[in-house]
Amino acid sequence: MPQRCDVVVLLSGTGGNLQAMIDSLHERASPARICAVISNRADAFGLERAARAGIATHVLDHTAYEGREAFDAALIQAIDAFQPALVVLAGFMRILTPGFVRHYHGRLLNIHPSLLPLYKGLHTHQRVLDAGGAEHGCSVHFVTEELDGGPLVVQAVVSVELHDTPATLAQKVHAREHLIYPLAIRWFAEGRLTLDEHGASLDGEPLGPSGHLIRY
Ligand code: NHR
Ligand code: GAR
Repeated sequence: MPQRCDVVVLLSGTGGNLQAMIDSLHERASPARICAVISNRADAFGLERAARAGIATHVLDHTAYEGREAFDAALIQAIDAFQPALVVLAGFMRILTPGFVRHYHGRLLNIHPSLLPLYKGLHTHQRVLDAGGAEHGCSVHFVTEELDGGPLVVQAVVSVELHDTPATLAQKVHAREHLIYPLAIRWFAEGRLTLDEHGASLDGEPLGPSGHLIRY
């Protein structure tokens, strides 16, 4: 087994993705281990999930800082205290400064609820329905300075049905998120997923513009 890969998870809310990581990665065979969960909101349910699993938690309230630079500097300090090999955003709702993103270049992942590059930003399920899109999904990508624009690692596609609402779409997309995020983290922890100037690669092969595509 490769060397252990310590992971810090950043979140702001429910932590469904965190739970999927705990369930999928915290077994003896996995090289990835979540060493800490950091939230910008003290009331995030994800903190409770972490505590239940015996994972260290930390709250950094962004409203207590004067501006994004100061918050991100404190966030870097809190994260680096755990010396993680990988940092993952799991429903983390604060835009990160270029300095933060550069500090974790090549070891910072996000999951976004759309088939990027479609529907960057917020309220993606509503926007797909408004546009009459036939397909929707989620994407894991390396985080760069370009919001929701970093190199893609893996995407899962779901079809949009006539009766779908933002809530039913969210439910379908979440179920896929809980499969592809642990998968991507496992690839990284095994040393198979890398980022270089040409983009993301898996086992040394470029993943291409849409990453690894999965249709469930
Ligand atoms: N930071 C950078 N530099 N690059 C990315 O790709 C990032 C990022 C920070 C977060 C997650 C992202 C998503 O998957 C993410 C990707 C929050 C906002 C946002 O507008 C946008 C995108 C994402 C996360 N946040 C508001 C802000 O002012 C606050 C919204 C709120 O608190 O509800 O930071 O969608
Ligand atoms: C997920 O759908 C994730 O893709 C999305 O928030 C949800 C978090 O759910 N992320 C963003 O929208 C980032 N802006 P969770 O807390 O249950 O993992």
